[in-house]
Amino acid sequence: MNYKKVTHCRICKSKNLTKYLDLGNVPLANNLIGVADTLDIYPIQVLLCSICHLSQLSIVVDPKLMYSKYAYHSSVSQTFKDHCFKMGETLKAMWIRKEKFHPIPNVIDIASNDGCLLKEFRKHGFGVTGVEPASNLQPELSEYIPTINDFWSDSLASRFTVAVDFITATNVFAHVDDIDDFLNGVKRLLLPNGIVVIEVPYFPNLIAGNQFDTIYHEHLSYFLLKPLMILFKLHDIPIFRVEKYPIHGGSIRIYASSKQYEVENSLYDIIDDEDSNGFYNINKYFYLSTKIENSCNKLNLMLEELHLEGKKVMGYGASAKGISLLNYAKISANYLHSIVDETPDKQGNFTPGTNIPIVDFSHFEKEKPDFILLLAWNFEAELRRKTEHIGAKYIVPIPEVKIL
Ligand code: DWN
Repeated sequence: MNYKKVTHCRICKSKNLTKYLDLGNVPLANNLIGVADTLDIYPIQVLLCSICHLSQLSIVVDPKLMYSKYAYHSSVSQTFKDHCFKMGETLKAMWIRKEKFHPIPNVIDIASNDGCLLKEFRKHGFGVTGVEPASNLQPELSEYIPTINDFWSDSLASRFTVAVDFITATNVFAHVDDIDDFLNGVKRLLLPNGIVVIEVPYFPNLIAGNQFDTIYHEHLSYFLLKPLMILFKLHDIPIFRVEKYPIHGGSIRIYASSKQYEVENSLYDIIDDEDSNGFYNINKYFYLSTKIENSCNKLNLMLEELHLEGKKVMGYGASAKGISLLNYAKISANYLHSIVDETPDKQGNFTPGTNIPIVDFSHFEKEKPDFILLLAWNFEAELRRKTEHIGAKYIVPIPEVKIL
């Protein structure tokens, strides 16, 4: 078996887990396929811990299956690169105000992907090291970033010889099963005043924005601030600052350190908001199932109508969330001609479960679609800017399918 069942909460270890969502069995979103490949499917069910309120998937698929080779390259999005550049600026300013242990600030980026964040940080004068398990994601030699090809763990951390000012982890913490081991490694390697900076999609944004397509096997945890506060306190690296960012549909960036910096009041305001909006109560979640079913039906129906009218619809962005959405909404290759994605590693493959070809950008010009379905709706502005000249109408599937 390539997965294990979750028997207790990843944070507080309680066995009091209640299932509130079942999206059926789907393939792994980033494991793209060739025409003749067969593929495995795995359940997607979400559980709520009644003690610390962490929402989590009911299974953990073997990470080696998902991340030893990884189709997703973060550098394809200019929006994300700009976000990383600004993050580097913020951390550099924090470093300037801190006691210095090294002549320049140094950072380890966990799950550094193709070096996207570290390339931006280097522009601000950081000494950089990446840790990335996917062997196909080594940054190009021309932009060399020292990168260790491995999963982050406490045992890996023990092999480093120099402690660091910052450890960054953007869009990876929700993917990790053993978050205790992860944080033990972080704590081991931070300087006494070092700061770990973690960005995760913020669960209230998922709920408010009906972003159910971001629920898939890679995302094991769906974070509210309160369970994160509990976890980091347990590890004695309390969170002292939280910031909200619009990236990837709405994320929070948390700052934590063993130095016990003063905890900012805004954290308590966010927790009050979570509480008053009912996020610590299972009743908040039971309606999701029907809402998701309605959204999927609407999308399916709209694409069926366009198909019957003889319209050509192409997708833009073979994102993991897009591939999940196509599976949840059972969109067949009849309805979607192909999906353009500018990631070379994705082109020439097919979407798992729905068998839609993934092609390069020139296909927009060749095929002249009537409609473009924005499967990476989180980058709507960027995708529209690049395709305005095609003259197609846009379909945005999330939060509710609409034509622009
Ligand atoms: O947490 C995760 C997030 C952050 O990234 C992962 N589990 C996997 C991945 O999720 P995703 O694939 O849903 O992420 P994106 O960034 O929404 O994917 C966008 C896709 O669209 C990529 O395949 C790149 C492509 N793209 C493109 O071809 N041209 C994107 C942009 C902005 C473009 O201009």
